[in-house]
Amino acid sequence: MSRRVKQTVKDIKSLKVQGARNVAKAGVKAMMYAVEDSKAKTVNGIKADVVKAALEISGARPTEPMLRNYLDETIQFVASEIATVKTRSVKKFREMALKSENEYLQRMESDIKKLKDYGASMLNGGMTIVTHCHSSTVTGVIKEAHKRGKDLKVVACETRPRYQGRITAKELSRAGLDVTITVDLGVNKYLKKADIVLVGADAINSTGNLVNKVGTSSLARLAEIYDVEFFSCAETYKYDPLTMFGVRERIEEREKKEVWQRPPKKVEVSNPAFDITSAHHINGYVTEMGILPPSALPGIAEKKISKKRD
Ligand code: RUB
Repeated sequence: MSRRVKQTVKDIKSLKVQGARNVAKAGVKAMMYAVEDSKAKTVNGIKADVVKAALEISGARPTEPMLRNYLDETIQFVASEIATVKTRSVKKFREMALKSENEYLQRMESDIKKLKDYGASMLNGGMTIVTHCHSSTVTGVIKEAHKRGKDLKVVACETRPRYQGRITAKELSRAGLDVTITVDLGVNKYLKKADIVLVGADAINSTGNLVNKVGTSSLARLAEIYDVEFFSCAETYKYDPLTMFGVRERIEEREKKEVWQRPPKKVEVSNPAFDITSAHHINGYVTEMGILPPSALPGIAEKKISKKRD
């Protein structure tokens, strides 16, 4: 495997690249590296290198359907090339493969632009927003609303054990927003006065349930107690089509030492990266196709993803 592909896998595993969108984007770029760096002398040889790299990358973090959906499209592209043998020229194949990966990146950009527009429109000046972890989609929505002159306050949970809440706090305060960071359960105090909770999404399953950073489900339950609306900002590509066939989204269990370097021998350490928030606690998903109720998202996403696969 090429050095650049190996580096991408390493960066995704270590969280140097974090958040579902950034991971998916890095995955698509790594597909370009696989095409460019392949030493194969035949088209089939390059295709084999691309598929191998796609499998390696999709295994880097198991709870990332957006990444898998884009890698699946790459594999479909390669497979259709194998079936139809559209070209035997290595140079031509490289051009075609890079063009299709570029189109995925462009699609991601146009989807996020639409999503930010829907998200920013639903926020009003004077609102206090609570968020958790670091979601580039959520920070994108908030910054877009801020750019439109809306005066917003943000409360970010620090997000143990890797403190991604600090990335959120840094990014938003640099953009000129009023930001408070709190230890995760300290958010209770702020939720009472908050107007809305916005979180990201790693995966959405066939019943509209949300898989996101561990702690999200407690936040959703608290929001319900205080009657605060709870939305997830997520492109429809976060939907996992396999869940329609009864496959359960796998929750990544990360290394124990992230929680405690040297725990006492008899203490069991648990470090799930994500948890599941029931659709019942979610007012809606802010997507590139508008603001969708959890019950509508799976059908709409399924259609979009399967159309691209054909
Ligand atoms: C990040 C996380 C984010 C989602 C959405 O977890 O849970 O809320 O990935 O992010 P981790 P985005 O830090 O473990 O990757 O909106 O950027 O796709």
